[in-house]
Amino acid sequence: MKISLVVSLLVCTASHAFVSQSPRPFVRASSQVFATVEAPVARKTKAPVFDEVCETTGVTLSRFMNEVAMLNPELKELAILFGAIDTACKAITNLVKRSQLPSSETLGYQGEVNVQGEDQKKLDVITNDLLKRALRFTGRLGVLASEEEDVPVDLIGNDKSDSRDILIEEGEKYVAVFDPLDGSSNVDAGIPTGTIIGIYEHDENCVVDPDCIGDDCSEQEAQCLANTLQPGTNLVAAAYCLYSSSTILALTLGNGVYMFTLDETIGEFVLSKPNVKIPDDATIYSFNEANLEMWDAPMRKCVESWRMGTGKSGKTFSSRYIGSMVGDVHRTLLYGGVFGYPGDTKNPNGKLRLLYEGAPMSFIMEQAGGISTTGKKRVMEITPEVVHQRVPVIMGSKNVVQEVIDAYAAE
Ligand code: FDP
Repeated sequence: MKISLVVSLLVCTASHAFVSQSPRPFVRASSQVFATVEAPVARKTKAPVFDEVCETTGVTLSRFMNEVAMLNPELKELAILFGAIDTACKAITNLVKRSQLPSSETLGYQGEVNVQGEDQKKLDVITNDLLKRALRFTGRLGVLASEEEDVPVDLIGNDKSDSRDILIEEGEKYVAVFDPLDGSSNVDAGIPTGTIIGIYEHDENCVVDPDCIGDDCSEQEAQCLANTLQPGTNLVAAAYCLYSSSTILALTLGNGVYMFTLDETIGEFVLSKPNVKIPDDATIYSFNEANLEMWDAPMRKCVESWRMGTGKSGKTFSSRYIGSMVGDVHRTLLYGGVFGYPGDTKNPNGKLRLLYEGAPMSFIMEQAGGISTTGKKRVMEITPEVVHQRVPVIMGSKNVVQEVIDAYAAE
């Protein structure tokens, strides 16, 4: 039984199902302007072309990353980080799925309030720890910042007690920023949630003393921890995992967007949507419309015109809002339309966090051919001043989001 399974996993057939439509190099997100949202054109490295697909397994995430690393040896270390993300997303899938069982120890609140004044759920804390450990034990991480950590955490200098467990320390280091369980206020109602991750390059010369906390840090140490405060244009990779009827892992390495679906029968993420492109036009808007009266005039005007069918397309829009960013953005990527959380009179910068929500999701959106703006500025170009900084976000189909940019420009 075991032997035949192994054999069938090895039998692959030729197929063009996953041939990447327009292979492009994996490069950093450039500082593009709104008019040109296409991926950067410099061809330094190669994208894998899957002309052979294993019938039993399809193209797994690990095979995808192995091929990326073979074609682009400089991305080898990044592939190792994605191995950890793969494992963490599978583990979080199980936690989310089991969290509503009466016997579950992950049910309910932790009894703590995070630095942003939000009640932390037990799941927020557990998933944060899980992701942190998974990434850390790759030995490829220098600093991380998370929604659930008050300040950036240095992983090379700190946690010395555990350093014996880090097997590989040499090689390139990265900075990871993440929201381990976005939309967690929905989890008790069985509504989709997600993990959002952004990866930046790390300054190799950064070493932070384990005792460095706040004012005890030297200027140089503080600067190393501030390595997390980079604009989205510096991202080398971004990903989200959507925990819903299926678990979907979507990623970009600066060369288009690839979506993988978790096949639970084999426990692997399998490439299900290569080179995802968001439709340029669509008639869905996704906002918390209860805040409409508090938005500024251009935003209000756009949503009202879509509702009335008096926008540029002349079509009447439908509304879809889950209230869980990963779910709303995922649907927007596939069906088109616009998702947003604008600023309002109560919260001028809206609700979403720039570093681990706005920037990574904008990178993915732009790599799928969409646009992401505050209304006045490209989200990817904003450098965070503090870790938990908020940012207004309006992202989605090119022609729809352009209406918002035009409305602000006409102000
Ligand atoms: P949550 O508070 O449940 O974590 O940024 C957090 C977020 O969810 C987003 O996922 C979601 O898009 C937004 O808040 C929903 O906010 P509203 O409840 O104000 O609509």
